[in-house]
Order: sequence, then C-alpha cells, then structure tokens
Amino acid sequence: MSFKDKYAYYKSFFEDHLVKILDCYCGEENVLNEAIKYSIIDAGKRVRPVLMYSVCEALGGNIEDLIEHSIALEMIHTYSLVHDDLPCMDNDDYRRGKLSTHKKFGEDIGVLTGDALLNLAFEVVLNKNNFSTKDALSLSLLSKFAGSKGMIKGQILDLQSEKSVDFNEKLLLDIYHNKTAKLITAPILIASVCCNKKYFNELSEFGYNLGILFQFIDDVMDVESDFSKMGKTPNKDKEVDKLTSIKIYGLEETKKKCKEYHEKCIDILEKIPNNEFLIDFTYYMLNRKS
Ligand code: GRG
Repeated sequence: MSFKDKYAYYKSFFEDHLVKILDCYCGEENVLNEAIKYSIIDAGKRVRPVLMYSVCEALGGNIEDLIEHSIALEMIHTYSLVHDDLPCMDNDDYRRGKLSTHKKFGEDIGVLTGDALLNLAFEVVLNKNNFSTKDALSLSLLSKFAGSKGMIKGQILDLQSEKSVDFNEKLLLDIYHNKTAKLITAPILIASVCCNKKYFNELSEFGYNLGILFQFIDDVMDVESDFSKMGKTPNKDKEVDKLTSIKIYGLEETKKKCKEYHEKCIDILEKIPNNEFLIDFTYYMLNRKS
C-alpha cells in the first residue's frame, strides 16, 4: 500500500471509531455535546493517531488495542487547541478552517468544551474492555506529557516569552519540547507500551526530534503559508512577538535546521524494524503545508 493510502486508512479507522465513541458518550442533545462534536469531528490531520497506529504496527502490535488511547490523545490535543484559541491565550478566531469553538459557541462554552474533552479522554480509556496494567501505564504517560510538567508547562513558558527581551535557543527548545514534542512523543510511546515497551528509548528520542521538526515547520508556515492551507490566521507569531525558531535563527536557517532534525529522525528510525511508513511520515512532516 502507498504511504498516502496507508495514511488514509489509519485516518478513516480513527474517524469511524471516534464517531462511535462520541455517539456513546455525547449522544444527548445539548450545547456542550454540540460544541465537543464541532471541535473534534472531521477536524485536523490526525497526525498523533496515525503515529500511534503506525508505530504499533511496526512493532508487531494490533491497532484495535489502541482505539481508546488514540481517541483520548486526540481529545487532549483538541482541548489544547480549543483553549489555546481563547482570548486569554492566543486569541484566534479560526481553527481547522472554521470559526474557533469559543467564536462559534461563546467563551464560556469554549472553556467548558476543553474541560469536558480533557475529562472524556480519561473516561474513555478507563472504560476500555479488559483494562490492563499496560493501559494504566499509557494513561500515566499521557497525563504526565500533557500536564504541568509537559504541554501545560510549555504553554506557560510560551506565554511568558511573548515580547520578552530575555530569550535564547535553550529557552526556545525547552518551550517546544514541552508544548509540542511531548504530545507528539506520547502516541509513539503509548504504541511502544502496547508492544511491551519495545524500542522505548529509541522511540522517545525519535519523538523529541520529530516534535521539534513539527513545530519549526509550523513556524515556517506561519510566515510563508496562508489561511486556505493552514485553516488559521497566518503571521500571528510576529504580531505578538512570540519566541519562535524564526526569531532565533531567521527563516532560511530554520529551514536548514528542519532538514537536520529530519536527518536525526531518519538515523533513529534506521534502528526500528518495519520503518518504511515512519520514514515516509517523517518526510511528509518536513514538507507539510498545513
Ligand atoms: C490548559 C488553559 C489551558 C490551555 C492549554 C497547552 C495549550 C493550551 C495549548 C498548546 C497548543 C499548541 C498551540 C500547541 C502547539 C503544537 C501545534 C502546532 C499544534 C497543532 O497541531 P496539528 O497541526 O493540528 O496537528 P491539527 O488541526 O492538524 O490537529
């Protein structure tokens, strides 16, 4: 199967199960369930679920075992975007090509939609059939990577860095490691846990490098891309004087760094079996336009 077809297969596997799970947990008609579905259904590239499934299959595991984990992860990712768009954070009117959740439903519902998605993530995995110690370990990993020593820490550092004159490369990488790379690494490591922690250390290093690459490309897109491709407002970073790779290295040097991180990812992947899809995926990350 080609990379494109395999990606589409993983994505539709995810979308089908997401809809079933939302029917089960958010079937009642009310504004909160409407906002949850608006925020998460048919939205985004599903990079994290695709990573989780492809690492699992590379290690010889079964993606059926990861349905709830992939949905939980995407729920946490979506909550972070819904909250990130709020006026008190990045203040964005558009996300994933449409009005951001608080613009569509109001700020109060925006906050509560994010809160609800965060809680639902854990509920869905805890209710999994034959919940095992592996599932508990994966949930512990997810909460650590998304929480106050992970994504939220990154968001705080990111907010504090706006307009600050006290910045350097080390701070940039600390922000990107926490804000972005941890939620890219989590699905990779959850797949490894599902497969008896095979290649855990190598995959952890792969996740870090892929996460930094992912965020640097996001910075390049903020400068070079447009609304129709990104689905959100371009040129936001400069407007609020955010600490980005462009601010530290400039545009051309950031693009060079992207190639270096890409090479580091490929070097690590050479140690992993059945790595063809993951190699293509990393190339897609380097060249993505949305
Ligand atoms: C807890 C109040 C509160 C807020 C949390 C942590 C946080 C807010 C936000 C971080 C979200 C953020 C902007 C992360 C950067 C990573 C990034 C570029 C995300 C976009 O991911 P994609 O491109 O999005 O995978 P799609 O839409 O394709 O899923």
